Amino acid sequence: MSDRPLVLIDMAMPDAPLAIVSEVAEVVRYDGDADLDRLIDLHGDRVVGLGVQLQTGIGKERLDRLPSLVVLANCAVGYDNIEVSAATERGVVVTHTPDVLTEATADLTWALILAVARRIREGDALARSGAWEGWSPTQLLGLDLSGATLAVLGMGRIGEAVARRGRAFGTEIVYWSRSARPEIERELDARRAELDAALGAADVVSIHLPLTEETTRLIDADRLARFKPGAILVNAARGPIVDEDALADALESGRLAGVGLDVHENEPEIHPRLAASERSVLLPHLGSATVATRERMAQKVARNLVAAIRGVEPPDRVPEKRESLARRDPNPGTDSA
Ligand code: 8YV
Repeated sequence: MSDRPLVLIDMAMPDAPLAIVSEVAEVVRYDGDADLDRLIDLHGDRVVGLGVQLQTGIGKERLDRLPSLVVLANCAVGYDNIEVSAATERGVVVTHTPDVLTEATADLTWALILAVARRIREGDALARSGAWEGWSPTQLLGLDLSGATLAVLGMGRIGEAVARRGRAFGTEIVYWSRSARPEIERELDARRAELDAALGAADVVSIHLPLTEETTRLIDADRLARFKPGAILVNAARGPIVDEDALADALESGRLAGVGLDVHENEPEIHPRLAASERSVLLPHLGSATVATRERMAQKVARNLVAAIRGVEPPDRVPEKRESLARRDPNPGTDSA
């Protein structure tokens, strides 16, 4: 390795979009957190940029070992893995990958909604089992989505894309969000409500909030008790927004008809009682997992790294501090990615 400025980038990003980073620095790919720490120990004072995935936490400890760091480019729209205030204090720019994964994540959210509402997992298992005895009028009856009410928690980019798909499926849209979205209300005939009212009205509740102090365990036993009996919960945002023990209770008691989770409280652990339930559809955090979306995310990582290292404002700097929602609104919603 030379004495050139160094950029460390997680191996799991596709190569081609990252080629431009070599114009401004030497690039080394790392494989997992232990390898990142090894490289930081060896070359920490040369590292000007880091391209990380969401399972890599970057806090004070790692930042202090990176005295030359200029930019921290997260390959995700959510950035709860990064202590943004600690980075900002040290003059490090933090960037993320908004917009390019909105449609893929909304598609996956609807895949979960449909799978849970129409009991796809149970049907697939029965069809493969050899135990299917033929068509029956009472077999695996599900929920009609046309005419159902969909509550979107967090009417940010992804929440909006999910709501648009909801209209195509004939659902009524109610939403809970920090900011009113009058144009969405007009266009999708959506209505804004307080959280408990939205939960109580919905047949399907879909979470599209960032993970913050205010949203951690937002959906706990108390909130689950406010759901309409027989409702469905889907989460493709961040696992810790839902108290999984309370969710398992609500599923086992029959209070909820089903859950669809792309994200989990303690990834990669899967809650054993949720895994044991026939009425859960569980995915390993696949929201943005399409070939083209991952290419576009890496492209954003590359452009953000290059711009910041050149001293230009990067296209996707994160807001430096999410305001404390509680201070703004006694019953806050938060806009998601
Ligand atoms: C994952 C996501 O980051 O963007 C986010 O916030 O949760 C996902 O896109 C992605 O799957 C990556 O590693």
